[in-house]
Amino acid sequence: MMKLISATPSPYARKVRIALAEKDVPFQLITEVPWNSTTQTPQYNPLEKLPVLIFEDGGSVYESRFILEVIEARWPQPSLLPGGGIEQVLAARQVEVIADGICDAVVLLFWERHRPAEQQSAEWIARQRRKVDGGLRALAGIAGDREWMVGDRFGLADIAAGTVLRYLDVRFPEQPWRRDHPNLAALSDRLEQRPSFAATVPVPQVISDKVV
Ligand SMILES: N[C@@H](CCC(=O)N[C@@H](CS)C(=O)NCC(=O)O)C(=O)O
Repeated sequence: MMKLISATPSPYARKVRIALAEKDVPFQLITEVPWNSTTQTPQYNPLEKLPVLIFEDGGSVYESRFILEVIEARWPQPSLLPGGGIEQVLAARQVEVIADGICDAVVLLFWERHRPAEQQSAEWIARQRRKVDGGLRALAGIAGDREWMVGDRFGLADIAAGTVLRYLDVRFPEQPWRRDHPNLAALSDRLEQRPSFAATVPVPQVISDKVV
């Protein structure tokens, strides 16, 4: 059976888990801590990052955005791309770019805050926070008051936006995105009710024997 290397808080892995669930594709979930010495991730990805999707023939793909493209190509139904033509497809991909960028900034913030207080850079932290704030403003502008991020049905843009929003609650709970963007709060609440989201709620992990 196909396998997915995932981590419980990872918004990148959650995107893939949700896509596979929405398409009803069976897979075995392998939960790892990519920072622990026991991780198998580097055996499959030279960049040492999860998620990694491992096919039955042993081949594998990594980088969540690319994995989602592979999933869409292999299992086109139900489509996670909007039905309104190339403009909408590009709009959905733009949402994914913004959402991934917010996640990347949150990850950098998380690790910066793990450094001893005297080594932390206030400028670096401010820079990452600006990216998070700016990315959320961009997502809120795109979402407007519509039911779905792009087009008239659930899809890739909702997966990307929904996973980053819930990830903020885990890794950056003081970010007041719910207060600042009620439309995103409403979208997130709606999305989290879907079975694919409810089955993949992010939870923090204990990093036991960190290797950097
Ligand atoms: N751009 C990558 C980011 C993946 C990523 O950063 N994964 C984290 C876990 S949430 C990881 O494996 N980090 C280990 C590392 O950066 O060495 C993707 O979308 O797949």
